[in-house]
Amino acid sequence: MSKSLDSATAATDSTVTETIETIADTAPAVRTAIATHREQAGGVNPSGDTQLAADVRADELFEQRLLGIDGIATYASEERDELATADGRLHVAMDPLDGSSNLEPNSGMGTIFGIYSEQPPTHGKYLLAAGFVIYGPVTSMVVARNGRVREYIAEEDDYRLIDDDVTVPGEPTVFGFGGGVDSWTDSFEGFAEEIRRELKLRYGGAMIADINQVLSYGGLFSYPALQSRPEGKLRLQFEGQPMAYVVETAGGRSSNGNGSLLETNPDDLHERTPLYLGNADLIDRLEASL
Ligand code: AHM
Ligand code: MG
Repeated sequence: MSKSLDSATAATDSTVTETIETIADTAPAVRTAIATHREQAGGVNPSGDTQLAADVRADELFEQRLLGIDGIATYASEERDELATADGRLHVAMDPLDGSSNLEPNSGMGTIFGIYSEQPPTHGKYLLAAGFVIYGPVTSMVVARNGRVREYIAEEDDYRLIDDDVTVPGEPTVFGFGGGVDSWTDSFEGFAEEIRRELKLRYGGAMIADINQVLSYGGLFSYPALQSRPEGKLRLQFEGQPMAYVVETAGGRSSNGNGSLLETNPDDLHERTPLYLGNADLIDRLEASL
């Protein structure tokens, strides 16, 4: 490798590292915002979801801190129409507070991030790293990078590595499917009926926690295409591609019903997608039954 290519790679690597560390360092402030910003914000996000003050606060915190990193060029999020820009070469796309409808019942919520080498909306092949934070009984962080998935938990002052090589367990145990049964397509309902007899239902209303169950126990998570909404609910750039990157790096598969979520090219920053993630053989079966 030439010297200039070498130093460009080193600069990219160090920006990715700094971005992941900044997200980890911002997580305690987001966790606090979940307690202090419980009211509605009075607006809707670009997907039409009612925003809570905590959604807006989490978005502000990440924007401020991530755009402060030298190598970051844009910050995109589910909570804002347009990209926020700075000087730099890499791009971050986030769902700052995933599962915020769980705020009222005090159930799991999280943060999803993808670090891209091309400006969103963009193809999944431009992901350099992705991961998520869970604000659960403890704060944990899962990071996929350089072909490996690692899991950390937050302690008083720092994060501790608890799994150096997260892989989807071979024997699946759990499933969670979003949307009401009446809103599913007939083909998905038929598949769900089979799965219901094989696996145990675990659905918590926050994909970060539900997908972490798949990483822990094996299985399948889906927010499928609905009869009234064939495009599904979840957003490709902020939720679909980053979570697909984690699950695929951990040895599982992702799909939009026709193939990997990492093989699709969004036209719109806030584009939605049907989403299916989990053990590879279950995703194969799902695609065959749709
Ligand atoms: P959000 O980003 O506005 O919180 O929406 C995404 C969440 C996912 O985490 C979760 O899987 C899904 O929406 C739950 O939707 P539902 O309430 O329809 O079950
Ligand atoms: Mg979300």
